[in-house]
Amino acid sequence: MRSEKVSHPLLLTPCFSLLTSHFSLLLEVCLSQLTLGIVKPDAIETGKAGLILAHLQREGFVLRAARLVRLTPSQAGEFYAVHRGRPFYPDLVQFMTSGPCLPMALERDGAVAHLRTVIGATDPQEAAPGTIRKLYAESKGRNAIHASDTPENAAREVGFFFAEGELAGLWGKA
Ligand code: RTP
Ligand code: MG
Repeated sequence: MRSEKVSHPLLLTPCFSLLTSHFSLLLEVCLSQLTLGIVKPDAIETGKAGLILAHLQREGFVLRAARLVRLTPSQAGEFYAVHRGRPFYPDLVQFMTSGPCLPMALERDGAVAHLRTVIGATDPQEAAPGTIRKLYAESKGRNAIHASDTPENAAREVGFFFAEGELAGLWGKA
C-alpha cells in the first residue's frame, strides 16, 4: 500500500503565494497579456518615441515598464541571437548599438499578436497603411520598432530587460 503524506491546506498557502508571485510575470506572458516592444535607435534619434508611445496607447497598450538603454554589442547580439549567422546580423547588431533605444513592457489582451499587427511588416515598404513602421520607419534595417513574435519569445525578451521584481515594484501597493 502506498503511504501518502498529506499537508494541511493552510501550510501550503505561503508556498502557493510565493510561487504565484514569482511566476506572475511568466503567467501574464503565457496568457498573452504582456509583450516587449523596443523603440529602436533610428526612431529615438529622429524624435519619434513620443509619437510611437501615443500610437501604442491609442491601441490599448498599457506601459508597464520602460527604460532608455544603450545596448552593448554583446547584449544586442544575445537579444537577436536567433538571427546569428544571417547576412544582416552584423548590420543589425551595429544598428541596435548605434544609439539609445527604449525597451517597453506592454500590456493588453492578446498583446503579442496585436503588437505585431500594429507595428506592420519588417520592411516599411511592405507595411500596411497606418502601421508604426509605415508611418515612422526609414528602411528594412532602420525600422523604428521591435516586437516579440511569440509568447515564448515575449517571456524571454521582457525578462531580458526587466526583472520581475521591477515590474511588481512599479505597480505594487506603496
Ligand atoms: P524585430 O525582431 O526587430 O521586431 O523585426 P521583425 O521580427 O519584423 O524581423 P526579423 O526577421 O526578426 O529581423 C530582425 C531585424 O533584422 C533586420 N533585418 N534586416 N536586410 C534584411 O534582409 C533584414 N532582415 C531583417 C530588421 O531590422 C529586422 O527588424
Ligand atoms: Mg523578429
